[in-house]
Amino acid sequence: MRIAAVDLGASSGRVIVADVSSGVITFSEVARFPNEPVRVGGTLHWDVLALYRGVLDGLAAAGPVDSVGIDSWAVDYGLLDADGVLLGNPVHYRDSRTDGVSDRFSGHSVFSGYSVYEASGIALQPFNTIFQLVAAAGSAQLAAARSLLLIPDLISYWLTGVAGTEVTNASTTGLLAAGGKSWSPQMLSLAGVPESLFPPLRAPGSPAGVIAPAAGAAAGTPVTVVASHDTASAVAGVPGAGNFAYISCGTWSLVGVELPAPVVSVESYEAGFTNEIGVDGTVRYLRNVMGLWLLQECQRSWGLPLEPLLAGAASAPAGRSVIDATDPVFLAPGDMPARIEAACRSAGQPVPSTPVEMTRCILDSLALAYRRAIDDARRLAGVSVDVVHIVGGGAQNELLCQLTADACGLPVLAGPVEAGALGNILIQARALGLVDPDLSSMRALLRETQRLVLYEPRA
Ligand code: LFR
Repeated sequence: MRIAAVDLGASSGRVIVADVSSGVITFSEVARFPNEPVRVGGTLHWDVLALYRGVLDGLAAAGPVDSVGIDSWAVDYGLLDADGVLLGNPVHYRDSRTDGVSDRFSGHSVFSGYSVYEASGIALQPFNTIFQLVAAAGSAQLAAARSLLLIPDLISYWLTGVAGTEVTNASTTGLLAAGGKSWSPQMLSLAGVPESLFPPLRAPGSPAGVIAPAAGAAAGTPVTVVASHDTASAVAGVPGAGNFAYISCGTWSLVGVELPAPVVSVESYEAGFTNEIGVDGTVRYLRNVMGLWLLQECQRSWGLPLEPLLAGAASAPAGRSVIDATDPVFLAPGDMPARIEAACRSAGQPVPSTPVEMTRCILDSLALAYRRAIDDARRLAGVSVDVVHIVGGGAQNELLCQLTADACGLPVLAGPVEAGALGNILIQARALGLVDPDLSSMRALLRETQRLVLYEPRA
């Protein structure tokens, strides 16, 4: 059967078509379209209609398929009025409107930072939907809103006319009770929104409606709810077994372990670990590390391609300067080289003086941040880790994979690069009855069918 995965990323969207039958998965990208944020009146927005057009064109290019599933980055949303019409373009999670909002809760009389964490299980990151809603409080748009749809749910609603709230992505709002079974009344009251703003929760694998005639060529195709948070799909697509940690490495690096239940201890709160919901009720216990965004933003400033930078960095001196790759100072778009220089300077470290040196500094810093996150995850969750899986675009970065193995003192298995799309596809394949339904069998299928590269730690 033919399955289409729509995967919307921070810089581009793609439509991937897969054939899944008797233990074989073949797939290819049939469409890719840019995702270019637009600043309007000082606020950074997603151009969500351009994305929707890309999805429609991509589905037309895909030809007839048996099911479509949609995933994207988390936390961002569109607000709809009483007629179901979008009220303005969604705001980008890297916009500055949430600056300082989450800090207000550290000294809050009712909602301390820890009480927010304990209720939701979600680390207090500035861009969480809950803080975006606090930042939007009092706006005419929020007052007029009758429903809130996260980005993949919005695209799905436009395609099918059916509104729902997919649970893995809903967990990133910070508005679900820890464990992800229901909305948290306290967190909704903190955000100042009623539960009725959210269409019914739905789980990966359930039907999401049928594409309407207005959507053109793809009309009549069933849409299946997938793990619509891209990281949830990517972690479902980790070919792991036994005691493994994962790094979902793209614009962000999401580093952690999979658990059966959330960990909401004070230590875990202080260490910045989040408990996002994964497929089949699993918990993605992880820390957000800035990821390849650091390098992508530098490249945007320099106007330089990746390959020569990586080739140079491989022979540059190791560990000369390292920055904290989890520091929110690197979150916003803008002059990244200047921010990295400032971080090195204030830590009393040598300031990288060439793009190659800065590339090395970024990769060393990421590897160190991965090691810290994995060590903290083991300690805080009381689990062992024998192997680290790197999935996503970063799995292609040989230097980063080797530095990670070295820093962690553990073998790294890199791949698949397309773990997110594969996770999306496998959830649909399962709903269609094409694969063995348990998560470990789906992962075994990936181990058998996908190319993985082993990096052993060097002394
Ligand atoms: C990765 C990701 C992360 C989330 C960040 C913001 O694409 O979805 O998991 O923390 O983007 O949505």
